[in-house]
Amino acid sequence: MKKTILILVSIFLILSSFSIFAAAEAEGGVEKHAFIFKNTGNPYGDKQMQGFEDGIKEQGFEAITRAPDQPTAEAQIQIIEQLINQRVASISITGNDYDALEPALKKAMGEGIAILSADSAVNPASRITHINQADSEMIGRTLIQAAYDMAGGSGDIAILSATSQASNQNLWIEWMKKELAENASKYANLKLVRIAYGDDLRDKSVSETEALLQSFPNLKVIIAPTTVGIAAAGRVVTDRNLIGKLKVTGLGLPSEMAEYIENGACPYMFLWNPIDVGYLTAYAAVAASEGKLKGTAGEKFSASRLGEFTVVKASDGGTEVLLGAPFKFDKANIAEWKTVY
Ligand code: RAM
Repeated sequence: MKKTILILVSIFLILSSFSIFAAAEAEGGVEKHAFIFKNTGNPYGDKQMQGFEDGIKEQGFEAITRAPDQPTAEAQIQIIEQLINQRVASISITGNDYDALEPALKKAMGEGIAILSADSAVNPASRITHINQADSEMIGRTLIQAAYDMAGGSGDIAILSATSQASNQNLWIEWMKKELAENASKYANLKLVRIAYGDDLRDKSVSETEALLQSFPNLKVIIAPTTVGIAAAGRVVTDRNLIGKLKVTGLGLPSEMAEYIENGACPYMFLWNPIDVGYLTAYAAVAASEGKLKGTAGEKFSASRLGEFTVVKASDGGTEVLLGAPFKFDKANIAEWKTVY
């Protein structure tokens, strides 16, 4: 009896190891496309990666989505190395640094992996093209105009950004400064007193907001061009009963900001659909890995439900693909959007 059981168990083990092997082999056969975000714990990043996964699966491939604990280039380099070993077909990255990722990304390119950046660009030498959420100049200028409007034309304003190395935030800040400099008489009484960095970490963004309040008690507006920063600033303004005195604007997720738009801490803010940024990236990444997208200005490709896109010249000398215009969220429409993203 014991012997029969032993034989049956062995047969079962042999059969199951065969099926495990078969499954592993099938999995190995499906092309993998990877996305690396800045860091974990950011709902914006989760939505972007969700859109990427949807777009990759829809095309019949496997998606790998990764993000380090901390928003650093070093941590992303480790992930790039691992993905090279996994023999992925493409890597799309929301860069934690514009230049520092270049050696690792070039190594991946040398292994035949298609490299794109999305949301936060890496330099043109490290990418085929960049998937940009919206026109950077328009974002920067619009945010200063919003702060001017909320401050009533005069007073201290500050910026609460992500990391000091984030190329998307840095580009938007550059445009904010240009908007101020180019319209010096309009903004003569508006003073940009500080740029603080909350590193897209919730607690650091809260403490940086508190530090701003301490240094500038008459601060009228905080512009946070980061979903993590704007939500942290909204929290601080609400908890300290500063609604109406200190206003918050910038780029925020409707799901995280609804509370602060409804209570008046944030009169209005802007964003695009992060799910669509990821989805568009998925279509560009697959086309690039198949050699159908070379990243040359004027090329066209289809992103399924989002329609057709054209590669255009980017301001940094490389190329990019623009998702579209950002959307304004305020008291009138936030209820409708807070469940969408
Ligand atoms: C944060 C990230 C992301 C940026 C948005 C607006 O979630 O910094 O890169 O695009 O904000």
